[in-house]
Amino acid sequence: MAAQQPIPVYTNLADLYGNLGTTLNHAERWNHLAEEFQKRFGRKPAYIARAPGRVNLIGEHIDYCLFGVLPAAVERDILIACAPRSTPHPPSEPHHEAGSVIAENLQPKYKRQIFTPAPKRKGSVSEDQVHIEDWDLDINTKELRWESYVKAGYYGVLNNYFVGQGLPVPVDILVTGTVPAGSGLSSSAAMVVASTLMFLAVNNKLENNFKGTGDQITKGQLVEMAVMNEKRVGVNSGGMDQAASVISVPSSALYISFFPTLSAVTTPLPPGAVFVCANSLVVSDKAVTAKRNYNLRVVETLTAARILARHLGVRVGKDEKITLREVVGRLAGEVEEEGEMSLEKLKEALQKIDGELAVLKPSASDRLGLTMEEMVEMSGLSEAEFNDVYLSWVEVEATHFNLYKRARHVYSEALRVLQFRQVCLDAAASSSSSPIAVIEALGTLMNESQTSCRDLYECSCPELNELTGLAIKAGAYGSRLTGAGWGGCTVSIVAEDNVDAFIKKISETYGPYKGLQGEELSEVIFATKPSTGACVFKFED
Ligand code: NG1
Repeated sequence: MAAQQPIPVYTNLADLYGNLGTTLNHAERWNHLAEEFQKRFGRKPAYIARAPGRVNLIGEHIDYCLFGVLPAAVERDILIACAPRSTPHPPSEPHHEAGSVIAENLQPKYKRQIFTPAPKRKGSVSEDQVHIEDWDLDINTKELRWESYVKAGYYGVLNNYFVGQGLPVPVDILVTGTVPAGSGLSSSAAMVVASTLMFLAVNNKLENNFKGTGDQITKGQLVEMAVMNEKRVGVNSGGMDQAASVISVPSSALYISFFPTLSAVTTPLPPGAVFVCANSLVVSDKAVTAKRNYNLRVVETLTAARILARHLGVRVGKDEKITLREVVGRLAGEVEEEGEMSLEKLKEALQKIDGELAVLKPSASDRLGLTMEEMVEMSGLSEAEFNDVYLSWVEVEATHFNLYKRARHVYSEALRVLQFRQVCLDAAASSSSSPIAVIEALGTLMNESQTSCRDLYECSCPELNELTGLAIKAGAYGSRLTGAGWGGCTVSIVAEDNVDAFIKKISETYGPYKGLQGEELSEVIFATKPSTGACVFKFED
């Protein structure tokens, strides 16, 4: 199983990229990073950690409801070069303290940062004093700061490997990245995964002793750590991006399911289909808008799940945050200990549940949604219990809650993911299926997904609506927003022989692209090739 594999460590770029043509394209960037590191810090890097961004082909906003999704890693990635800094004894300056970090970024707008983790139980931090319970890194969640994602990755490493034993080394790091920030291609997860990997590698923790078990950390464990790490930045994300960034393999999409545990299997993509990403150039700052957008949706779907469970007579504990996935599972008699029910059974359950969702509608049809009071009452909990379970851990800002629309999106989108995957598997198994019919079928599902994101989940925006519309006019078979939405990128399915003409048409018709050419244009609209997952490059002495 892909999630059980160890993290690959390479000493040769050709092994990483698989063939020389691709290696040459990337080698320049890697060499430049290593040389720049040497210039700035006076020595060679010891490691470079790499984590790719991802494009989600279908399955939006359903990972935190524990439904399966279908992303693929893209070639664009984050690279972090690092080397331990030797500590004078006793440490004479703050940046020589245990675990202190000097972080630089090749992008000049991201300024040099110096930070040192503080043990929560203050006191002496010497190696033989093993009373450190927990570490603090003081992440600022109120504003977007590049180093927050570096700190987030560091958190998991400190709190899993340095509790009560040993001290992290001081380290210099240099970051570079080609995943555009706030574009829905998951630059944040790529940063957090690369940072987690880098701190593991530089502290010699990659190959041994995950959580004191003595075992080497697996890809699945790295995903879990990166998901927890990313929550430190203030977004209650599902696990899709981190899993795609860590586990992806070239040329396939990844069907990632989260229930009852994380699992990932590859899904072949049909030949002749190309996925083109186009950036709307509306920056979606997920962390800063979380209380009105992302985190609000998390709370809406969780509350919808409880109300639905209650209505359907599905068992749910008082303090439990049951998800929409668990509601259908329990309704269909799924036994968690036996693993996930068959996808056929899940499809049937999803088709059936649609008829039950009316219970989530507000009583007057002209109303925007449920008020907080109505929602609390329908949940069957007291106000204090409701606050404790659903609001004590997250900040949300809304006067009305659209549980009906959110649940309809989630269940229909979960079904579309299974249908999309089935079309891909059937096409791979049959030599007679017409390539265009396959692309059309996938495109239709992508279009339905966009309509649902726009009208039911309300996570699109005018520019994304315009761009998906232009994509269809330019010959795409399907087009949808990808990632959290409210800005960021679209993904369109285009026949291979039409890609260049498609990109040209979009560049002429989407207003914000007018006048862009060459590299500037390929920064904002580009065909993606499913790429390989995160890894570490080790420099040999
Ligand atoms: P983006 O905004 O593309 O990184 C976010 C979440 C995903 C998923 C999608 C919506 C993070 C790190 N990622 O993706 O888990 O919920 O939105 O499908 O928050």
